Amino acid sequence: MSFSQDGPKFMSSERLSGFTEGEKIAIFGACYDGTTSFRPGTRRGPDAIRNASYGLETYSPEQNKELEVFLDLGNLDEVFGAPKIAHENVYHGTMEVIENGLVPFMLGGEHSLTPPSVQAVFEKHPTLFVVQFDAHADLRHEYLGEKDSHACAMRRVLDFLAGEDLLQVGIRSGTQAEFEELRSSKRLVSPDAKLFEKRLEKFKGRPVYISVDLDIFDPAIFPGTGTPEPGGIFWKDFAQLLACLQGFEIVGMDVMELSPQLDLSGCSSVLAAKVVREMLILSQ
Ligand SMILES: [Mn+2]
Repeated sequence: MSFSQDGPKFMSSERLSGFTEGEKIAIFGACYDGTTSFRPGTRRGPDAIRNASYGLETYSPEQNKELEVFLDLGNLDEVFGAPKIAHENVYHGTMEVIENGLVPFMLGGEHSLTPPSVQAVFEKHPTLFVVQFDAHADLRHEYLGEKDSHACAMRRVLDFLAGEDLLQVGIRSGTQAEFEELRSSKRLVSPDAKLFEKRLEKFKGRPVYISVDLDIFDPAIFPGTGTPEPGGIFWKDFAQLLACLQGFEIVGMDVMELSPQLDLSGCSSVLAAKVVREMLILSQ
């Protein structure tokens, strides 16, 4: 496993050759989509986000803050086929970032890469709680014979994280069994800022990992993803939900499932880049 230094870098981040002093957050890309069941292509997500970031300002009107300097490590080595090696790379890459005193911020790639990233962060921060923004429950025990499928992402997180330490926001697709579990476990949160803020009260003072599956957005504004699901949120909803996490110590993040070639307008990549910018500013 190694980070490549080639290719475009996110926004105003300097082209840096490795870990340096002064930054708090380190971005890295994870270009893997090997378990994608419907429409592949998220392996091209990280660089599409970086390219789209050049069209964005570094100032967020919503947060009234300017983007500060951060590190962009490039992408993890690209692997193909079974997920085992890709997941190991993500785990070790995340751990390397943490051990250098930085907050890991992964750009996907498919959502199956989230569990190894969360696991590395959890080992460092055992009082961690996780917020998943997603259209899908991702609670299958296995999918098409693969327990590390992107349809099982949150099930794999629950292999090590206690159920009450996960909030699943915006879920609108899953099996009946998944929804029965979501409802009875009280992990399901409507994508409504007031409700979300209330649910966050009991987590005050604890470190958080934020995982964004971009298919939480409505396909009307975000068609560039493998499993689009009608009935999603819009930009303002997301900005308001994100604002609820102000004041929390953010110790890990990811933005997953952009599949740029499925959106000929390129606007999905722009939305993804804006999500990344807002999360960077929130956590800096
Ligand atoms: Mn999803």
